[in-house]
Amino acid sequence: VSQAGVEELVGRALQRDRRALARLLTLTESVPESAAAIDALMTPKAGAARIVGVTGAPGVGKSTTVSALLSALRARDLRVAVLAVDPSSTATGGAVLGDRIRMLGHATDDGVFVRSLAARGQLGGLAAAVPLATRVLDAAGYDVIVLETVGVGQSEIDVSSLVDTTVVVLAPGMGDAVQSMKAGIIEVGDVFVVNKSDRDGAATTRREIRSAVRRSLEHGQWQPPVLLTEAVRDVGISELVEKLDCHAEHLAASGELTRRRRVRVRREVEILVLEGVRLLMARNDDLVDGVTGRAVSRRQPPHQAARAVLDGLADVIRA
Ligand SMILES: Nc1nc2c(ncn2[C@@H]2O[C@H](COP(=O)(O)OP(=O)(O)O)[C@@H](O)[C@H]2O)c(=O)[nH]1
Ligand SMILES: [Mg+2]
Repeated sequence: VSQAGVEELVGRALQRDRRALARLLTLTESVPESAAAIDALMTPKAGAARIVGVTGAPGVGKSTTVSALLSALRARDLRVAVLAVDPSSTATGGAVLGDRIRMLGHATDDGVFVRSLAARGQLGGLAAAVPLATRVLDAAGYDVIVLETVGVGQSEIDVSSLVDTTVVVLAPGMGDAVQSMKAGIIEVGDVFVVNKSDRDGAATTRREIRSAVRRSLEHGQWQPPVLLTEAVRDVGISELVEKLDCHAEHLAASGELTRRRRVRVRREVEILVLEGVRLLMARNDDLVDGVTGRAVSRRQPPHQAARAVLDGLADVIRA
């Protein structure tokens, strides 16, 4: 796609054309040059959206919770975009969420945008794809961006490093709760949701999570709440929205929002730099091959060879 083509798509996406927006996201995932052009045009218009991550083990009810949340936010006239990431079963996870959204009648609502992100085959992987996708959605006028991913520890990306607020969803059952604590989920959660509160053991799980949260001292002034929900019937969802508001206020007032965003951008830049080096090496195979040859014949130790490759690539960049 030409620069003019990208500009035209950006113009349409800014006019709330969801097809153009979908096309832009596809380009950011698949064409590095387009990703840079889109970033340049969209990022100056981003910065207003709240980014909320929803994570937890498969089957706990993340997608159900997200669609209930979506309805609640739409009722407040907020525009909502959902990015669903499921490295284990992207197609299924996305489809389930997509079905729910259609069921709820959001498919024709231009204040709602839902997208599945494939886990593989992208420049810098998901850790690079997600930040740009959220900026594009932010610039396109979505007020809240929800990122649904499978649980910390199993996922190749740590959702908490990509969002402002992390919601951890659990379901009743001792094994589940203990499992989550092991996976380090307690440390990253800003809000905990024990979903399926219609099932036995919800109160017990809530107590366990509460005491685990109290034991973890990382949280400073923010005490992560532990809520009970039954997402299939919208029970507890208004409390969830309320807690998300409280956390947004806390982030802004404490300076934590700025800190989190700085860490996030730094990480993204690092990933892009490393990806850039990888690309340069692939495009300058002769250089890499020549240096490697000298290392193989022991005329140059590998550490020195690596340095020589970096010097050579620096010359290529400057040229
Ligand atoms: N009993 C009960 N089932 C639920 C509740 N929320 C979700 N489910 C069901 O749990 C299953 C998994 O839900 P889903 O949202 O796809 O989970 P995800 O894998 O975490 O996204 C589905 O069959 C849901 O209908 C709930 O509050 N109570
Ligand atoms: Mg799901």
